[in-house]
Amino acid sequence: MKIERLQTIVTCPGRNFVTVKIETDQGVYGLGDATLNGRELAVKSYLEDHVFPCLVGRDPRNIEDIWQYLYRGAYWRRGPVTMTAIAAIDMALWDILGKLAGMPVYRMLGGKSRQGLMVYGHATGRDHAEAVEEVQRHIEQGYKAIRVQSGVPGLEKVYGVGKAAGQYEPAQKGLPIEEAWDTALYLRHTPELFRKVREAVGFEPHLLHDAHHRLTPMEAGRLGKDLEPYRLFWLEDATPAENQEAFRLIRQHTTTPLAVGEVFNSIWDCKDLIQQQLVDYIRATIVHAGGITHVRRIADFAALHQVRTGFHGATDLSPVCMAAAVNFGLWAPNFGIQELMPHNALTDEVFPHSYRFEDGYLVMDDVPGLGVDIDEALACQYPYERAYLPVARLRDGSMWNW
Ligand code: CS2
Ligand code: MG
Repeated sequence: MKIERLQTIVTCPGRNFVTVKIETDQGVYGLGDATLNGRELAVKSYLEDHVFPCLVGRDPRNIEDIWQYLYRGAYWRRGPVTMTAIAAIDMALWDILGKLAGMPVYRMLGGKSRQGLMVYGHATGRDHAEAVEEVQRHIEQGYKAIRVQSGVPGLEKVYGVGKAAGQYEPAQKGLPIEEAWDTALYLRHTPELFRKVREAVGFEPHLLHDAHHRLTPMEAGRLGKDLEPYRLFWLEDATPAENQEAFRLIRQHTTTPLAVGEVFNSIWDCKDLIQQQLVDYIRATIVHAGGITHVRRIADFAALHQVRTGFHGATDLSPVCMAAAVNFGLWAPNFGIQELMPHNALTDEVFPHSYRFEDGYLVMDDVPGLGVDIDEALACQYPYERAYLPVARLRDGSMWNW
């Protein structure tokens, strides 16, 4: 069996997605998500100009060898563009293998460890009252776990809060929007947000919060301690994690569980965090961390150190990645939780898939491969539109972490 044709399909049904389609000489094809929010065309070029020519004629069933070839053969290893490109090829090859075997990918990995994946939704409010209402709306929809983000009095725009309740799409068309940030205001108001939420809904629902890289380690330690009475499921991206050692400082000051890793692209970004149990959940996701083949290594390493998975699942990860994540999460013995930011109806039409939300969980029917497809005729009606994630500056104008 040979790889006969490889292509990227770029579509923008409300936001940009890049998809890889690999076709074999026996008529079976596979799909992989290659979307890197705000840098989509870099991955498209990496694939088309540098990867695709090397893969034509290879046996698509040799997934590990192709992974090693693309990783070691690049010479310039790691990084979000490289590892997203490798991830897309890897997902598509697993999709092909499942179709050939007539099995869903989770069964190829080792079968079901659970019937469904507990997910967390996004409750966002421009103020605390709206955020509380959004939490209550998610509970009514059946969510068992809810991430809570709200506006901060005195700040015009902050990460995680859109122009109306519940809506939030970080990437905006045109050049990057600049947001002003003030840590002191955020630290003052965030514990109060969770006091109000717990007062309104009690301690049954799991509550999560994303600090989104904006704190120093000691500020994160302080926030984690201030949030302890509200028993968070996790505090995410408490501080930028290039310096994995920074998390030791946070750990020394709080028992609030920590999650990190949606911006990680290889095991080397999180080896120390996991080995020294400086975090509780690892968020490295299949589309940005080298695909199923590499994320399986991360998850297995994490399992040895009592760290669980908590994959990224924002709208800028396409239904192809989400389908791979559901297969992976059904298998992974140390699955923790899966983020679910539902895509819009048009995206779901472009990418028909077998996973679905049921009473707080993602479940899926047994479909060979990943259980997702792409309507190419529909996809090509929505051309790429350049869009960027915002940037943040402190009030004095210094660049900060968005
Ligand atoms: C966020 C994302 O989902 C999350 O936890 O961190 O909204 C993130 O900002 C975007 O995926 C970036 O593209
Ligand atoms: Mg996040």
